[in-house]
Amino acid sequence: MGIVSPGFRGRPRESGPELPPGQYLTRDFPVLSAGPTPRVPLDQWEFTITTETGQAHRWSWADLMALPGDTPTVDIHCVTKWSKLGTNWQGVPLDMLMADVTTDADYALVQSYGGYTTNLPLQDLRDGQAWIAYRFEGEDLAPEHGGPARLLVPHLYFWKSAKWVRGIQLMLEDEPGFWESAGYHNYGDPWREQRYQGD
Ligand SMILES: Nc1nc2c(c(=O)[nH]1)N[C@H]1C(S)=C(S)[C@@H](COP(=O)(O)O)O[C@H]1N2
Ligand SMILES: [Mo]
Repeated sequence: MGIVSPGFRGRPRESGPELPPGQYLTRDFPVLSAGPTPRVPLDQWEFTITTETGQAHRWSWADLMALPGDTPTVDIHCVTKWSKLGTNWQGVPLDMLMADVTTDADYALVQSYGGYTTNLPLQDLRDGQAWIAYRFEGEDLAPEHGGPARLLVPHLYFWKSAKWVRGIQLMLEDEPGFWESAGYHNYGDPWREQRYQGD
């Protein structure tokens, strides 16, 4: 027999049109955290969007749960080169949380319990591109993966998907977050392989 394409044996795809350049597929779900896992009791949990004028919009855990959740199926791409395709989440679209927020801001700094931050254009949180996610593959989001809730913004490298999310500061001027200050790309589009500053 001649050459058999890997796909014919039903093996996991190792590269293909679904994978951004330089990425490989993984079936596990690696944990990547820059520090210890913060534990926030649900009755103390809060999520706050603060505008450039200082106006704060707050949601308790009960408020978040009362909103209709979406169930996006998305591919995720870590800058350390692993990707997972077709992951299933449940979360509230940022569009819903932004609906009553009046702002002229073009930038967002996402803030986590524990101190992690990451920045992105506000536009990238809109139009069905981002969620506050609290379930993964039918289970409550595990603490090590960002539970009770994390940002999910899968069209950018996964470091932008802040775990243990606590708020978003809207800003007129861009401000680099944790990895962005440490030499990672300011925007982080996996399809343009924007891993580091200058890519
Ligand atoms: N708060 C917080 N969020 C974070 C991180 C972190 O260290 N702290 N790491 C980021 C990075 S680099 C990646 S790849 C993903 C990893 O998510 P996972 O641990 O669920 O795989 O979370 C991102 N969000
Ligand atoms: Mo990462």
